[in-house]
Amino acid sequence: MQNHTAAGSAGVNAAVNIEDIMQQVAEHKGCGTSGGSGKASCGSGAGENDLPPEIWEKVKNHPCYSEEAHHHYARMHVAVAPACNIQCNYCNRKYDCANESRPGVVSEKLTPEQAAKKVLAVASTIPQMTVLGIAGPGDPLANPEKTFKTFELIAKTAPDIKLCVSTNGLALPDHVERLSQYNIDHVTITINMIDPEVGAKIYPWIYYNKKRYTGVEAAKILTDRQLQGLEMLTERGILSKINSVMIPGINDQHLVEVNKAVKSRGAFLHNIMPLISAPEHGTVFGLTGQRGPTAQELKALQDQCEGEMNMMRHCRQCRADAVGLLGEDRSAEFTTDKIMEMEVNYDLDARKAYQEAVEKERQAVVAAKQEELQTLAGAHSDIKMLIAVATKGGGKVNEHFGHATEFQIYELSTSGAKFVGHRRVDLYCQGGYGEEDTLGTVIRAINDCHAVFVAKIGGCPKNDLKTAGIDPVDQYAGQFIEQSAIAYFREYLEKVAAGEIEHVVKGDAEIRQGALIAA
Ligand code: CLF
Ligand code: SF4
Repeated sequence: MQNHTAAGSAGVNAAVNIEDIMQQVAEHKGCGTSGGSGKASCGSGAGENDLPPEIWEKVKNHPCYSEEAHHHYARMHVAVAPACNIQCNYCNRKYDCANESRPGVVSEKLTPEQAAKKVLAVASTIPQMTVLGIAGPGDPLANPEKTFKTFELIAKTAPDIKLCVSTNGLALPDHVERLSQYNIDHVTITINMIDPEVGAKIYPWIYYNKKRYTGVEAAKILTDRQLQGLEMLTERGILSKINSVMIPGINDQHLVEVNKAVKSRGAFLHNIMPLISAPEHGTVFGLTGQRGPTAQELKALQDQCEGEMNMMRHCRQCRADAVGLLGEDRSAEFTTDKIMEMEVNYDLDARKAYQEAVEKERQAVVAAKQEELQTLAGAHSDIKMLIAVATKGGGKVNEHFGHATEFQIYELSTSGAKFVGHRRVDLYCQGGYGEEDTLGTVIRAINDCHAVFVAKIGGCPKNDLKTAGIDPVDQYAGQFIEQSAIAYFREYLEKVAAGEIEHVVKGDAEIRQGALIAA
């Protein structure tokens, strides 16, 4: 019963030589559209021309493995895995796994059968939902029977959905074979250290082979198992993504070593995420006042590692029961009560047709960007700047300033517009009126940006943004983000060259911990 064929992944696990694939990836240097040359510009922003066809096939509609895809395709998680086999100092067990989900909301735990029903209900309602991930609320591989039973049910009933799993890696070597048999193409391992001395500051204990280990001994076992698991995945041609939580003063600079270690073992993508830490979470780090990184600190580390391998910058640290596009949360529409009453109409052809339309739109986004990029050809300037964009998805500037709960951040340079992150914010518009206190927090969250692109904005926030040195731009309402951003940047350079404006370097910004909890 284990020879399932999930469409899009059928057969791809067989006899893949990862060294060949890595070599092919390294030889692809066609990432000129997203800035600079060669590998450093690829990242999860790599497009169809940047990757070998078999890799592109695996990542093209996975919203986490492809930055481009995340504007168009959705994922969902089912919370079938409550137990965990380690303790992280950034986790409080009553919350979802902080490796793959933000703390603060307790999930409804599901049985595999309930999970399968939920997947069908979501797939029928959201045709662009292409990936099912199991990411907690504990560790999926510490709950192997529930995890694999769920995968088995989904592979049978919804064969076009990609299966994805996220783990702390302790139990991974015991399950790689089974993951391979189930055609699971995407595995995330959270690796925060390769030095057990560092690990002892992050993990107070692990539970392994029916025994509890603590301190450096525990961290040594964990790192050995994580790296062994990664090598085993690579040998089988399963794409692996490494999530690392950046903890200033504990593992921040050490993550450069982690990056090299995972790259040399064949990891496809590295996702360095900021620590989410506040006293109200009740975590060890929250209670000891361990801070998370600032926006500039996070970006600097991601930039430093990007020269080495593909970096993911669009992770939303989502919940273990998240549903929808990354950055939106539709889980409340699919509670157990609601899905049990829903009439499920899983129509594979309708899903295919919808996704073909999405692909056309996506190609239009890429073509528009390429065309606009031509206008920067030959431009020479060292100026780099960030802009914030209010978007509901589809790669367009299509959200009102007051309705945005996050802004996407793009870095503009003569190489083009490159997605470099996102910032969660509290909602400014509170049912018809703007909240002044909130505006201050929004400005602090995008304070490193020169401009904010919106579909619409009121006079009051406009003035406050201008005072803060952030240009409110609504002239690109409804248009493609990257095309608009490149056009804006070209005009900006022209104004600087004409002496109409002076380019100033902006300051740092806050990563909004409160917004992550409240949203
Ligand atoms: Fe889920 Fe993770 Fe699969 Fe994505 S999430 S199991 S790889 S389908 Fe994605 Fe969410 Fe970030 Fe995870 S945005 S927390 S990286
Ligand atoms: Fe919490 Fe996840 Fe760490 Fe387990 S692996 S302790 S669930 S953050």
